[in-house]
Formats: sequence, structure tokens, C-alpha cells
Amino acid sequence: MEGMEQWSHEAKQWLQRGIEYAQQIPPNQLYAAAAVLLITTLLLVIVRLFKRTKSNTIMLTGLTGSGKTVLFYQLRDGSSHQGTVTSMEPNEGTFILHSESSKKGKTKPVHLVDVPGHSRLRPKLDEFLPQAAGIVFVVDALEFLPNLRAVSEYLYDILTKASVVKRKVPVLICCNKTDKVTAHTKDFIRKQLEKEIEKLRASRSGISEADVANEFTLGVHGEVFSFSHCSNKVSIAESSGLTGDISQLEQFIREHVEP
Ligand SMILES: Nc1nc2c(ncn2[C@@H]2O[C@H](COP(=O)(O)OP(=O)(O)OP(=O)(O)O)[C@@H](O)[C@H]2O)c(=O)[nH]1
Ligand SMILES: [Mg+2]
Repeated sequence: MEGMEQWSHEAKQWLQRGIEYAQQIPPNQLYAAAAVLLITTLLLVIVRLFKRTKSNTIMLTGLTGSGKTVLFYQLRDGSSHQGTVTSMEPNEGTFILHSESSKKGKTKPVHLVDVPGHSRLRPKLDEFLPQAAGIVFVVDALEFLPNLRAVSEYLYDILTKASVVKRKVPVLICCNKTDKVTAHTKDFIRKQLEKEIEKLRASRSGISEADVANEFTLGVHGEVFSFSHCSNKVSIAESSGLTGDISQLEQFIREHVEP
């Protein structure tokens, strides 16, 4: 009992000292301290809210036949569902990546949208782009050269969209079908794409302004185009949807959809 009284007495003394100390501080300084505390708390709350609403949507885009749907199933089920046909509707799903399904604890489901490459269905892209956390642009590394112009035009369109440029949506150029020895390497593909986009850039900037459908111009004026000039991050990877060699793709998804 005596110990208790002693303790409460001491506590009161300390409190008294504290109050005296606080009274010595000029009120201005106290207000400033309170304001700083308030602002920090507010900032933390905002950051928290912002983080929670972060998108988990990853888009699979690219020409028809590049292998998007095979990649979609590979990411979801870990198998290729061979014999897919040209998709007529976007393929959509929210799931835990197959490679992470056995992992306990921190995994966040990914909302994956596979937008068909058929030109008639490409406007569907605009429906999902405003919420995209990342774009995977799938390129057929086997039939690459015959499609170079078409691939570059589609990529150019994506890289100049307002919803991509303004929000700096990261883009992964995924060179697919590397299971075949005749597949081109990602370095070769990157160089060819940069060259072709440079040509597109020159021809499109010649058109009168009213005809330009693209919302932003690409690259640095007066310099030969390079993906490093894009305001958003553009990286390049290799994959094979058929054999399930998709680790670089999964890494990109994880980087932009954090658990
Ligand atoms: N060798 C090889 N073939 C592949 C690979 N991925 C897909 N293919 C083949 O490429 C063809 C097209 O694959 P899809 O996944 O249907 O292509 P897509 O991009 O969804 O095409 P659209 O739906 O028309 O836009 C199929 O015949 C697949 O078997 C791969 O990694 N390696
Ligand atoms: Mg498809």
C-alpha cells in the first residue's frame, strides 16, 4: 500500500513539472507543434487511403495471334489450354497468380484483362485503360518481321494515349514464343521497334493537326526515338506461354500489383 502512495505522489510531481515546463514554452511554439502533428497525421491518412485504392488491373494487349490468351490461362491455371481460337471478347478474371497459389500469407489477387488483338475489338482497350496499373504488350517473336509495321502502329497508339501518358502507366513489351529456336531475341525486337516507331513518328508529325488522332507526341523532339524517352517506364522481357516460361511476366505484375 505504501509503495502505491509513494508512486502516485511521484507521478503527481512529474505531472506538475511537466505542466510548468509546458507553461514556459511560448504559445506560438506550442501551436506550431500541434499544427505539425496534425498535418503529419492527415498526410499519413491520405497516403493510406491512396494505397488502399491502388488498382490491381493488368492488361494483356498485342496483335491477334501473339499469345495473350495462352498467357492468361498460364498465369491463372499454370497450364496453356492449348488450342485457343481468336478471341472475340475480352477475357477477364480476378485471381491469385497460379505460381503464388501455394504461398501462404501476403498475396493480392490480380485483375487480368486480355483484350483481343482484332482491330474491331481494340476500342475495348479504352474501357480498361483508365484503371490499368500496368500494360503487357505481347509480341509474337516468331512472326515478328512480317508484322513489324502493324505491331509498331499498335504500340505507338498505346504509348500516345492520354490515359497512359498522363498516369505514366508502365508498359512491358513481352516477346512471346521463345520456346522456338527461330524466335527473335528481345534486343533485336526492341531495336526494330524503335526504328519503326521513329519512322511512324516522322510520318505522323507531317499530318495536319486536325487529322492526328493520337493525343500525345512520342519521344524527344529532334532525337532518334528510344523507349527510354517515354515518360512512363517501358521495359522488355521474354516469355513462352506454351511452356510456361513466364517468370519475367509474373515479376512485372508483382512489381505493379503489390501485395
Ligand atoms: N510456339 C508457341 N506458340 C504459342 C505460344 N503462345 C501461343 N502460341 C500459339 O499462338 C496462337 C495464338 O495464341 P492465342 O493465345 O490464342 O493468341 P491471342 O493473342 O489471344 O490472339 P487473339 O485472341 O486473336 O488476340 C495459338 O495457336 C497458340 O498455340 C508460345 O509461347 N509458343
Ligand atoms: Mg485471345
